[in-house]
Amino acid sequence: MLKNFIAIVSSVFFCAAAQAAEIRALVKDQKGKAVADAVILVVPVDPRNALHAHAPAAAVDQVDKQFVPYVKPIFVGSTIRFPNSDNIRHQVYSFSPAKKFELPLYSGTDAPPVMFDKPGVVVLGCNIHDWMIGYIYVSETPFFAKTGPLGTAVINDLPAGEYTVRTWHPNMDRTEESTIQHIALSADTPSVAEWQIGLKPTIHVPRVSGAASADYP
Ligand SMILES: [Cu+2]
Repeated sequence: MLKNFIAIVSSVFFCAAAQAAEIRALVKDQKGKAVADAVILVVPVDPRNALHAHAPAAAVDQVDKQFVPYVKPIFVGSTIRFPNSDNIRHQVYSFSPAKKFELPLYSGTDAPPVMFDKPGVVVLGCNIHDWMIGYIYVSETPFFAKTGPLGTAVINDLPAGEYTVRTWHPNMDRTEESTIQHIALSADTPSVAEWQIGLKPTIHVPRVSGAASADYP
């Protein structure tokens, strides 16, 4: 009996260990500098490897008249809340084909959550503060991550198998499709995916607070 139990436990452990694989991603710009806020998408060639995925709720805040986070990747079907942590009102909208919506002018946590049911990039704006811009990347795959300040991201708990991986950044100077790489993922060795992408220059609008907000109470 005990022997059976041990056999079952060890086989469960073995399966779990055999399943867990990971991809370590690194994104740099044309000068070799780390690129933060790049979304990494990992798409299993065998769609069965994406079963059991669920679409969790998430939030995009508004702080100091900026969307926080600036880039938010989510799994298609996820719901996002848009709390407003500023003491002024915002009016969040998107005209993007992947999701057109407009929240009424609101403060606090009054805005109803929004469901994102179509993959693609959703550009967020605010009708009151023209410079406010943010991005929701609605991913068709449940396996994704976003690079941090070091340009790195880890996607783990992946079933071993074949994948295509790609990256997206709001200022990328090329198409997302052109970044596609193929990876055969084994359980034993983490795979590494690296990109060097050019970033288009952007006009950086500094965070404003205090007096600047007086025009739009
Ligand atoms: Cu606003």
